[in-house]
Amino acid sequence: MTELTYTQHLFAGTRDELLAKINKQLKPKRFKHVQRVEQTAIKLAKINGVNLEKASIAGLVHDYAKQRPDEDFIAAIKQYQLDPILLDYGNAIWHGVVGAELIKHELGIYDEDILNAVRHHTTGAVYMSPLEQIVYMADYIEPERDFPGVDVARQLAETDLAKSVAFQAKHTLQYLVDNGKPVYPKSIDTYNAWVPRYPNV
Ligand code: DGI
Ligand code: FE
Ligand code: FE
Repeated sequence: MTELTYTQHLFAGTRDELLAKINKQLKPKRFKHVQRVEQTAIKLAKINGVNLEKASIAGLVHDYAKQRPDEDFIAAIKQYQLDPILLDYGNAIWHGVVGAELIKHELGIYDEDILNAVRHHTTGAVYMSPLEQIVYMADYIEPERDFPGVDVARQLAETDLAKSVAFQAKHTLQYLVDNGKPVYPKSIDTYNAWVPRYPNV
């Protein structure tokens, strides 16, 4: 377990102070999940030469808004003039895309790489920085995740990060289609940008 000392002024406080703010927003199960995602993100950041403090903060805050009421997201979509198509979706999409705005304004985290990692952690994106790819994958493979294929995803994430992104993009779209769920257009864009590069993931 890595407990980083924050020195880069990405958040105006210590890691413990950030944890306390997140703890107030989340039920215990979700609070434990974000700490596992943080640790997994740090591990992937070490492998890929990515800033560990950004991996820690992005991992901890990625689901900051997951348990907010719908009204908060609808108000934020209007207040921050986000794409109105968002109103056709729900918490699954909002907690990342809209959650990033709440994190910026409520936690004072302005680093766009961290904010983009939150924005894109559920759907992925056509362009994802190494940090974004790491948070997208850490959320998918954290130690308590258990679904058919999770071990393949873990192995891939530690050996070929971009290929593991393709794996998740393909399997998530497959899951959405198989279950008749609405697909956010950016999830399809993610599929098209990543999966054909690795046709046999
Ligand atoms: O917040 P977590 O549960 O930790 O994980 P997450 O933010 O990756 O959310 C995963 C869920 O989001 C999973 O059930 C699939 C769903 N999801 C991903 N892309 C889309 C989506 N749901 C819809 N409706 N549309 C999407 O494009
Ligand atoms: Fe999430
Ligand atoms: Fe998560």
